[in-house]
Amino acid sequence: MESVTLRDRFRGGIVGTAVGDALGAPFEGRQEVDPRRIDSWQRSDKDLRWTDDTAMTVGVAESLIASGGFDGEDMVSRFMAHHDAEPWRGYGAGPPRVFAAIRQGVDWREAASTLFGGTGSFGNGAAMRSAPLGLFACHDLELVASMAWEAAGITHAHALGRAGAAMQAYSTGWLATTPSEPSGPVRTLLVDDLRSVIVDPTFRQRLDALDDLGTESPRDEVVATLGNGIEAVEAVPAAVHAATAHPADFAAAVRSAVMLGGDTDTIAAMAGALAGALLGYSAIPQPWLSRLEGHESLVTLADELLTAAFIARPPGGIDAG
Ligand code: R7I
Ligand code: MG
Ligand code: MG
Repeated sequence: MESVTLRDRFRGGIVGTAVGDALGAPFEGRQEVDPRRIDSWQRSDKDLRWTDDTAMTVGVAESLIASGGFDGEDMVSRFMAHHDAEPWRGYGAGPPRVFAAIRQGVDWREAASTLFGGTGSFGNGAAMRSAPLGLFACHDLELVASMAWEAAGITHAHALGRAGAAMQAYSTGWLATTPSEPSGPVRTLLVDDLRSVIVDPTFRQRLDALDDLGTESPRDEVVATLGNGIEAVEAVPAAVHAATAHPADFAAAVRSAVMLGGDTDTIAAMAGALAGALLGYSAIPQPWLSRLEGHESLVTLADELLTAAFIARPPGGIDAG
């Protein structure tokens, strides 16, 4: 009984990112989480304003639409335009330094590898913006992983920053092409397939930990096992946990992501993308949609991304449902 269309899933992945980002934003960086405060914020009627996670996701989607595929020079110019227009969105330290270097004449292919003493960033900033890549190329999940690895390198040259982006993008594309009522346990099926594209040994350990962790595990055990920090190797597995612990309930997935504490906007943005790709935009609670900053333009962007995906991949390659 498959009823969630690909259009609904594209919208769910993009709008789900923004909803998760905005619901998590007030709690970013806090280790002590108060469920009453989280619930009262989720039930309030205040505007849901998103952060850099969504601004960069919009940049990735716009670039894929305009270029018909991955074009690093175009993508970084869109990141820079968004950052110039709204530098107050809460960006990590690294990306603005990459943008400044490019502006001073450093090649965009080289700029990110100069950060953090020459290792490049292992932050979650490339992973958090990766949903559009997973949606755009969902007909070919190996392509998703390799495009996400390349696109991450614009700002995150470190292997862990790149692997996080590959894992998040692949998971988004995988969920967008999985029946919304899957025949087996989503967590196990997804992690099994991730093992075919994630080769980094540190990430592979986290995949094993994620697989061993029960979907019902208490919050403290999840945080002790996976972490909840700004590093991609913590935030991405945490987001996959939250989404796959609640494979039939968008609101519960996002709530449990925020409840993990730590990098709450980013973990919830990624969990929102994953839950939205599986369950569709129609699974996002209406009160959150009506509070969401830029709601209509995000829906339009998702629809344009779907059209671009069809143009890049002739009919028959993906099924619009
Ligand atoms: O990854 P990035 O874009 O940050 C994203 C986060 C999300 O939580 C957003 O919501 C926003 O708040 O920022 O930014 P980076 O600066 O590349 O990485 C984030 C942080 O991780 C850095 O500022 C460092 O504190 C840390 N970090 C590193 N520390 C030491 N050595 C990242 N890479 C390294 C490293 O190689
Ligand atoms: Mg943010
Ligand atoms: Mg964050």
